[in-house]
Formats: sequence, C-alpha cells, structure tokens
Amino acid sequence: MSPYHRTGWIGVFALSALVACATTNPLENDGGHSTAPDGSKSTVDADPMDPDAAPRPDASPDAAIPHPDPDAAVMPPDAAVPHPPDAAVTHPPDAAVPCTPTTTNLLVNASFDTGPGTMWAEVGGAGEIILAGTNLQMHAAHSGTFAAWLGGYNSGDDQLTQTIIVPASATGLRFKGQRWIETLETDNGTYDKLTFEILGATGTNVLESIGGAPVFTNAAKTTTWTAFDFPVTGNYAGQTIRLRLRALTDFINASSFFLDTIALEATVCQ
Ligand SMILES: [Ca+2]
Ligand SMILES: [Ca+2]
Repeated sequence: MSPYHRTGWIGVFALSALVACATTNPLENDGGHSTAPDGSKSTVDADPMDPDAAPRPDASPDAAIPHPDPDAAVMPPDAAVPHPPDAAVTHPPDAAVPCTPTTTNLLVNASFDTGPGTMWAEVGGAGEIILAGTNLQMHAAHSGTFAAWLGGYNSGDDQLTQTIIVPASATGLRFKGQRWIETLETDNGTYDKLTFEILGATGTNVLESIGGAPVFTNAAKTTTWTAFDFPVTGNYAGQTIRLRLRALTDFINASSFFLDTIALEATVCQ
C-alpha cells in the first residue's frame, strides 16, 4: 500500500470518528448539563463549585466576627485593672499596722506651774504673762499655782509660743485646756480676740488657727474656769511646729483671757 492510500484511509477513519462523536453527544447532555471543551461539566446548579460563588459562604463568618463585640471584651479588663490594685494597696497596710493608740501631751510646762521662762517664749506689752497668786488678779490657778493671763489692757498683743516636734507616728492632734474670760465690754460685739495658732518651724507663717480665728472673743466671757477642746485639722506628723496663744485687744474696754492646764494632745501608735 502506498503512503497515499494509507493517508487516505486514515483521513476517512478520522472523519467517521468525528461524525460518530457528534451523534453521541446528545446522549450525555441531560438535565441542562453541558460538556465543556476540556471534558469537564459546567452547570447552572453547580454554584458551590463555581469559583465566583465561593466567596458567599465565606461572607457569613466574616460578618460574624465583628459582632461578638471585641470592644465590649476589651473594656471590662480596662475597668477591672485600676480598681482592685488601688483598693488592695491602700487598705491592707493601714489595717495591718499593729497599733495601740495612746495619747500624749506634746507641751512642756503645759500647766505653767514650772513658772515663766520654761519652754514658753513670751511677747507682751504688760510684763509677765505666766503669773501666780495675787498677780493673777485674784483668780486661783486651775492647776498648781501658775496660770497664763493674756490681755487685760487696751491695744494689747500678748503671745505665748512653744516649739513642738510632732511624732512621726502621730495620727491626730487636739488642743484642749481651761479658759476664764472676763471683759469690760458691754455688748456682744467682738472687739478683743484670742487665737490658738499652729505656726511653721520658723514661726513666721500661720498654718492653722485651731478652733477658728479667733477661737474666743470678749463675747465668750465666763464666770469660772471652763473647758475647751478642739481638733487640729492639719497633719503635722514628723514636723517641727510652734503653738502660739495670742490675745489682741482693741483700744477700749479691756478683756482678760486666762488659760491653764492646757494640752496639745497627740494620738500616736505604739
Ligand atoms: Ca497651772
Ligand atoms: Ca476691748
């Protein structure tokens, strides 16, 4: 057989195969399916397999992620962090310190009975302030023999000052004692004044006026020794301070402020 004839037979066979293939395709084309040129099937129903349709299932998880409130999950830790440490740090040490509160008088010669010149610095325009006996204008001292007499004359400025070291363990201070106030004023106006002052260590600045400024005036006159007791509001633990007792009188109708048995009482832990 010549090459020509062989080629001619092959061509006829190939043509027949194409015809046969064309006649068998309708048998495979059921239910709307079609055969792709590469032999794979592509259908309208095959969306899950369609790369274009694939993102849709993924859209649901993506939409679910932001809604569980990542913001809400972040805030509770923020709120929880600052408070427990603060409460834990501050309170337990206070409660844990073993302490038996006791009170002690920080003043020396607090009843003036050691006499003038002991611990008290005196400034006044009418002589001695710490007095005894008949020099107290016939007032018996509240304790011992000596008491302090501030004022008693017009346009006066009498001062008794003592320097005090407040213990570092002091948790509170009170100023208490006995007063006896007499006056020649005839009404309840406030003309002559008494102050109890806390000064700084240098004695030049007033840190606090105990019980108010003034604490007593001619309007608070008494007929005998009368107790007073005031809290000191500042915290002076560990500091050097000065306590100043001061009477200021105006130009007429003198007032006298007698003081005795006083105490700058500190509460301390022991
Ligand atoms: Ca006394
Ligand atoms: Ca007066």
